[in-house]
Amino acid sequence: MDTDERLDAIVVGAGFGGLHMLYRLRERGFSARVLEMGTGVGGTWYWNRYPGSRVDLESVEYSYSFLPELEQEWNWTELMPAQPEILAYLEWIADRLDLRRDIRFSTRVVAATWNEQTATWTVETDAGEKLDARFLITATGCLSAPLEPAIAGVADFAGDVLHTNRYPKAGYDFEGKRVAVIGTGSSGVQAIPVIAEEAATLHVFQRSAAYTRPANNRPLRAGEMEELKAEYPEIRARQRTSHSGTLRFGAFAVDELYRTDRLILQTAEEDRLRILDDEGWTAPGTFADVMVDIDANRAANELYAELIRRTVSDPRTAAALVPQYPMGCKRPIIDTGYYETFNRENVTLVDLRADPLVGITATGIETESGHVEVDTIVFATGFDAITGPLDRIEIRGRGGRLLRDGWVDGPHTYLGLAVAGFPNLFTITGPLSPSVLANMVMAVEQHGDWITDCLAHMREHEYLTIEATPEAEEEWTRHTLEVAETVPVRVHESCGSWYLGSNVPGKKRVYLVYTGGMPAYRARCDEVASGGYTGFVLG
Ligand code: N01
Repeated sequence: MDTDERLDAIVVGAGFGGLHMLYRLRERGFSARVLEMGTGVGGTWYWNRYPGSRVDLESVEYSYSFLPELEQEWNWTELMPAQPEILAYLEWIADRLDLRRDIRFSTRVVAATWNEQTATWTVETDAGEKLDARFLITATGCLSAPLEPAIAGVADFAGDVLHTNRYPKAGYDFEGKRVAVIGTGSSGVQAIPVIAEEAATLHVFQRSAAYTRPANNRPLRAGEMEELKAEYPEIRARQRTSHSGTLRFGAFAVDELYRTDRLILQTAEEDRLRILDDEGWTAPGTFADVMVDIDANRAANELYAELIRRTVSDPRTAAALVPQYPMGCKRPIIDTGYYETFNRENVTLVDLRADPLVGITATGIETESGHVEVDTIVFATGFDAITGPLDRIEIRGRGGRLLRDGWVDGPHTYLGLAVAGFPNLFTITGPLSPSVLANMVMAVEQHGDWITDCLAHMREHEYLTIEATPEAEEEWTRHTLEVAETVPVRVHESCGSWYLGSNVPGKKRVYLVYTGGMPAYRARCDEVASGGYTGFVLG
């Protein structure tokens, strides 16, 4: 099928990033089309509809700041809202800003090819349709490429199979069902307590235990939203100066959570326990040496184990729930009643470290010690993070070079926004940008604003192309890896995380995110722009 449209920009994805990008492009007079594989807007919040799905930041921070009137019109009902409320917010945004007319739903982008002659991108959809645009902007998110669990016999199971990251729109009735959940990352930890309340029995198959602590979520009190609305300007200003663009995590002030003056290795055992009594679940992570010294980290893990023992009645289950990798290596999780769930009569923990998974049969799950019959398996097995969403599209730049081929040894990017050899391609929250280590809404706004300013600069100066230089790309890639090394537990040999790509067989172990914080990152991006886009060639 022939090319049917010419546009300034094609944006891939209609989540937080794509919606903001579309608004900004239109506002500055650029023609744009968003291609979205879902039937509606929402991105992460469209796909991850599993029971218990909820944001871990406070709603007033995890929401758009780019139009202050939106903040004043929308009312949140909880401190950390659940998926339906966030999806409703994004649907409201799409309607309120009249975005849907430029979004094509049920359209998956399978390929994008740079044409040297026309200096345009040709984007191909799963329907075989082709669209041309000067710029290709990916707003595909960091956690949107589902990871298929490589478990023997997975296709043989005759019962119901659910995936947290592609959860059915119609929901699922667990009532009376014998259920297995495989995976205890953020998704599993959120889903398990809710499923346990409905299911007849629940077996939790855990390969790695989670570090998780109570979210302390609550409904907003009467009048609280009005107070928050009055505070928005101050909240936004403070967010911009915060390392992660986040003031509060799990109902706790981030500044207080991560203290700098207390060292666990210089705290006597009885004092550590006293701190635990006083401060509870937040205590182990607040010592300044925990993220930088592996012995300190082990001591914090021991305190954490003590908290689990105090919560979970069965000693064997409590011991199995203690993580065996450094605290801070994986994404910190907050939960609602996770450990308490293991005190329920209908819930059983299967520790795959002690009793490895053999495979899935027609009727259930087999481990070395036996077979568990179930009606339903819920896979909460995660994503090919950060690079996966881009690798799954055939993106071909100069000379027909495939993007993912250049990333076999880890991604190379300039600012996580651009790639040498791929002119006029911008990657919102791309590899080696702050993305998931920042408030994602703030991160997509910062990228979307930077990209729009760049396009306006090009229009003003009549440039047709912009491309990162290999030197700038190499410098940024090296810098990002050096900054990541400054937090040793994140890259420690005993740490395997999706930040490092270690959850994907064969994926190069490289830290995929810029860890230097949003203020430093924003300053660098601004400096690049004000210097006339240093590190880029404009032509
Ligand atoms: O995925 P995960 P997720 N056999 O990769 C296990 C965000 N998020 O969807 O660790 C058995 O964290 C795997 O075990 P292991 C957040 O950034 C946020 O839960 O590889 N088990 C692990 O336990 C989060 O970090 C929220 O040993 C297998 C689990 O599956 C990110 O999304 C909510 C297995 C996967 O955990 C991803 O979270 C939800 C196998 N073959 C998600 N394969 C909020 O709170 C994998 N596992 C905002």
